[in-house]
Amino acid sequence: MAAIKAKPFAFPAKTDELALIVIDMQRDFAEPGGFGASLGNDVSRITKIVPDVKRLIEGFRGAGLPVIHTMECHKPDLSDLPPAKRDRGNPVLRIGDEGPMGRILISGEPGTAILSELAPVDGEIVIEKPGKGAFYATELGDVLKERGIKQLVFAGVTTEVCVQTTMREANDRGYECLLAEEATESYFPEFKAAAIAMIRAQGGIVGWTARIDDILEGIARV
Ligand code: TIU
Repeated sequence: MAAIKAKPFAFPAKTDELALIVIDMQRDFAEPGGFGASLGNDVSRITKIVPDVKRLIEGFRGAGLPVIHTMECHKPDLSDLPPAKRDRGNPVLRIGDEGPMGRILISGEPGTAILSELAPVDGEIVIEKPGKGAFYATELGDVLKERGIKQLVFAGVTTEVCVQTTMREANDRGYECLLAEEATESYFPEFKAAAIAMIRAQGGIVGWTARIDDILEGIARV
């Protein structure tokens, strides 16, 4: 075991139980013309964290630890898209509509792909998920059990939506969860700050948070 410097206290990292999960670093959330922009968001906030996410991914790869990627997306026939999700609000383009990067948030479309700088390499697990949480209607729970993974370091977007939802799902399933502070972002800086604060409040009610340097230093010792 190697303790990673974290808040609200050190994270007890275990050699053979730890993986990185990178949530939804997709073009649809980071580039103009995608899903995030269709909702009226400034997507440039997301691209700014790409070098930090890359540094974290490369640290895990270098330490021989698993890297898991998720993608929020739906089947081309929309059979896994609840009308309540598609019809919400007044976006410029809805999920499934044709946009400048192909159909919005549809599996296999160019805009749904993970950003090329952060693309999975051979052997890494990629989970396609129809919800905000990565455990809902996916194979993620089975994949983690098969590999004996019980601790998850989180990166990705957006902090208070898909990252926090997945952390909460994982926490309820008994996983120890650590959020990498500079490797996550929101369209709303105040929501990122609030999510980080609420995750680690009350003695780590949802989990831990830590700086990337401290995570990388810790995993070099696990
Ligand atoms: N809109 C927003 O903040 N996020 C999402 O819709 N999905 C994810 O967070 N991946």
